[in-house]
Amino acid sequence: MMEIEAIIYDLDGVITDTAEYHYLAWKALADELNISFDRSFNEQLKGLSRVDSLELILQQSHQTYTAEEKRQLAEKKNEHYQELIQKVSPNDLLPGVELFMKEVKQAGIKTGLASASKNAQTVIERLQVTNLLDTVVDAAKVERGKPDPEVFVTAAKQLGVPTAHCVGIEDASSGVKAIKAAGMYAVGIGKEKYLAEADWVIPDTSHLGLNSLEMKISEDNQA
Ligand code: B16
Ligand code: MG
Repeated sequence: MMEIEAIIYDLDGVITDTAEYHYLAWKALADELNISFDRSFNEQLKGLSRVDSLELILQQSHQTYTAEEKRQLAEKKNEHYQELIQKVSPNDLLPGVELFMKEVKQAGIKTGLASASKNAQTVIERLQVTNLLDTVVDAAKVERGKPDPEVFVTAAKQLGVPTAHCVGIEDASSGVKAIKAAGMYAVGIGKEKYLAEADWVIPDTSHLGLNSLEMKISEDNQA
């Protein structure tokens, strides 16, 4: 039976819905460039780094962009995104998440943040959950983005916990892949069709609970 020693959270789409702000900022940029972009396309971008997201969007265009133009476009999206996240407050915590994070802390389980976002520190400060996280991986120091496991493996290392004793929580398909590649137990939040590789899929964060998680893990063990 796997004993949970650490829980490692993704940020966007798990702790808060900045995914919506990323969507709005990319949508504005795509509109400006006359590139079609909708919420379904945006699903693929969740969890991907800023440059990887931009590359996917620009692939939809017939035009070619120089490296300098791409840098400027990524910067423009980020400036818009940073404006949007000024509004983030503890009211933006997703349902049940703070309660779950507190439950986990009280159980003596270590916690970490494995976000691909270079704005993660700002967001968790605005949400006032910094004290519920024992470690935060600096996305700027991670070389390979999700689906590579690097960001989750780094968080586990920083916590001093073997990855086999970690649970990762993600809303994105690329993130679930990263958790599985790290050798962790994966909880997926969202639609089964995007998150089929997760060990446990729940429709939204209000379903998070330490007891249900432990029960699911023990069920999986018996299966
Ligand atoms: P930034 P996560 C990811 O955060 C987002 O899901 C993804 O949409 C975004 O492109 C990426 O962060 C980079 O964010 O532009 O702020 O560096 O889900 O890994 O917490
Ligand atoms: Mg996410």
